[in-house]
Amino acid sequence: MAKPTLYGADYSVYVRIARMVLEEKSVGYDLVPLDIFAAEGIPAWYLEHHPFGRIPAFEHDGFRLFETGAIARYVDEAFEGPALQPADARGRARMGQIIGMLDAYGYRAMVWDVAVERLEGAPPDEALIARGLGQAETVLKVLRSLKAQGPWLLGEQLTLADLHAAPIIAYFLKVAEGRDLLARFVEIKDWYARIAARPSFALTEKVS
Ligand SMILES: N[C@@H](CCC(=O)N[C@@H](CS)C(=O)NCC(=O)O)C(=O)O
Repeated sequence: MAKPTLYGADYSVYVRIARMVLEEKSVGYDLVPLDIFAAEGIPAWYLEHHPFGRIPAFEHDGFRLFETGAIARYVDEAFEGPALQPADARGRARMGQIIGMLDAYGYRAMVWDVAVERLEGAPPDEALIARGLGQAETVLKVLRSLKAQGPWLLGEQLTLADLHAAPIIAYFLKVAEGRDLLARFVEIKDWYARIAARPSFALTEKVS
């Protein structure tokens, strides 16, 4: 099987999601560095891979994809290794719901409005951070209510939902407000400690 290529940067939450999936499947891949925030802008050739100029983009044997959810499902289905999606309709639906919620309501609030704003805002916009924390709290409440019994979000099986959530929450925990909020959600805090102990998490940590 040809080795896939992932385009992106190690600081990116979404690139990390795709990389964690590749690691969990033990799929070797080439990471082509692509800094979307580079002063010189996004190279024109990259827009052929991702017309919206986001990362990651993915290529396998001439097959190109963007959108992390699609990349993750393709990697799970096209390669050998442990299945990362439930076999039953309800489990798959729940997984899709969690991933969709994180994309629609979690990522911007937790990563940009709280963590990036607190770390890089000059000065930080406190109203934006407060709104982001409010939304983050709702995301964590929903995650707690949807989490099945067992070590992972869907129960006994590690799935794409865990691998989607971990990098977003990891970024949120860079700031004290994120850590304080997570501490109020014991089941999700325990789940996070479990996913953060996976080799796929350490292997995809940004090297600074
Ligand atoms: N819907 C996209 C989101 C990807 C995304 O937003 N990536 C961020 C990096 S974590 C990015 O490229 N941001 C650049 C920008 O917002 O201009 C996916 O699922 O892959």
